[in-house]
Amino acid sequence: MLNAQTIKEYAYSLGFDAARITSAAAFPETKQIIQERIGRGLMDGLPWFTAERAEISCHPDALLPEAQSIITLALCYLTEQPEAPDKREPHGSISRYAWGDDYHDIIKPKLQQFASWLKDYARDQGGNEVETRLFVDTGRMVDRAVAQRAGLGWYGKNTNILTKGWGSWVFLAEIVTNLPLASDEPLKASCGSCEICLHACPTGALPNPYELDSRKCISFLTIELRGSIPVEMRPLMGNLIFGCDICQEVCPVNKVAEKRLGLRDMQGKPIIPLRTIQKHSTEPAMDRDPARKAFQPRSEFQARPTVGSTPELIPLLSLTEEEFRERFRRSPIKRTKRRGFLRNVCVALGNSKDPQAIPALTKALHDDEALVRGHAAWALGSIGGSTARQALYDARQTEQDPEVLKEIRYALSIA
Ligand code: B12
Ligand code: SF4
Ligand code: SF4
Repeated sequence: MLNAQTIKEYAYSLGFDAARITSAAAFPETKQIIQERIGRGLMDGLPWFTAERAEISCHPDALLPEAQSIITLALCYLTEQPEAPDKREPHGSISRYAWGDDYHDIIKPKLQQFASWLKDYARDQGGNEVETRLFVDTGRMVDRAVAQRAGLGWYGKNTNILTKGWGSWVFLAEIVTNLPLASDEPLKASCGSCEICLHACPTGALPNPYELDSRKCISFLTIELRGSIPVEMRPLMGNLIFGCDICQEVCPVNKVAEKRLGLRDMQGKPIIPLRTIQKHSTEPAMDRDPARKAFQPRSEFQARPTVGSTPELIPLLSLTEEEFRERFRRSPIKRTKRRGFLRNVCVALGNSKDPQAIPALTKALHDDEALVRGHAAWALGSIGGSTARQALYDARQTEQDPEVLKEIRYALSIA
């Protein structure tokens, strides 16, 4: 059997922050939970997330027939918060994972390099031909269930995997292989009696511990949802325009990780863990992985000047298709396309109630995309006042799209 420690050390040398190994045995409980959640509609809106997909993703041998082991990897994406935005202008908020480059593009080449090293290493040790399948997020693999079984981290009640040392601020990835490798044990850590995240979620998307209702999750509404955002959800979304970190930001385990790494908040002050952590049963010890003596925030995940973490909202409304593509090239934000992103910006502007946004929203009422026009109408209705109402009356005269007309009528009823 190949030396598992040598394999983990290679993972650290590639820049992964934690590496663990589990067998490629099936995940029957995970499959049951996923199928039950699909049945209850909790995964609605993700049409690709089917019972058939769960069947495959919970059986590693369906992905690699000779599968014996899974190497599970975590890469921390914590970086410094950029400066606080100018409070006089309405600004949005982008979730941390999207401040910098797209993590899929960063992690995939590392996995490919890892697989090729693994083949060489096994050959040098006189082993058989090595087969691998590589996964990061988009593949048919249950990233979090693998990480939990391998002891990379434990399930938080917000459903994210919490790691020792980096909290849940990690991306997960896996290498499934036909190599027999020594497995690690699951961790004994748990959230204990803490339920802070469940109460912090603004939309009630965490109805029970370890259970997420995707339909209510702002991450789903701002990134995955292609169409109109349900009207009742919009006021709950605040200024979040891409993803949501609220249930992670409030997590005491994450606060400890941020403090340990010496990160500062938007006011430039060191991050202090919540008082509750003092008596919290699961305060994590530092990860003992030998190769990571000091954490260096990765420049790839640092907020870019062109994207930032809290961009001013009004200028975003005038982005053309080409400018959108240019600005968000290599960023996760390109996933929403311009129309989805501007839809989110309209909702955030509506929630800002700031009359400064009225001229830009009035212009957006005539955008080429019906989705943007409809949400601009809602935002104007939400800000209210005579100028906003007049813009809505004018648009009602010329608008042809029945969905947008419905939005305008609704906006006039609340303006
Ligand atoms: C679909 C998806 C989403 C969807 C739906 C999420 C959902 N309902 O699971 C949406 C778009 C909403 C989403 C949002 C986010 N996502 Co996402 N997403 C995924 C994806 C592709 C599949 C997740 C999945 O299988 N869900 C099915 C559900 C049933 O699985 P589960 O939540 O893990 O359920 C387990 C627990 O409930 C547990 N459980 C159940 N009962 C009990 C009881 C006890 C006592 C215990 C201990 C456990 C337990 O067992 C279940 C099965 O294993 C994965 C990548 C992948 N290929 O796995 C990324 C992934 C989960 N996402 C990720 C991230 C970063 C996010 C966001 C933080 C992004 C953001 N900032 O906006 C948010 C977080 C929202 C949240 N609170 O979880 C990371 C999570 C990293 C981590 N540290 O855990 C992943 C792993 C991507 C990656 N490779 O890094 N995501
Ligand atoms: S990501 Fe936001 S909306 Fe989704 S569960 Fe967490 S706090 Fe709630
Ligand atoms: S906030 Fe509390 S309950 Fe939620 S994931 Fe963190 S430790 Fe667990």
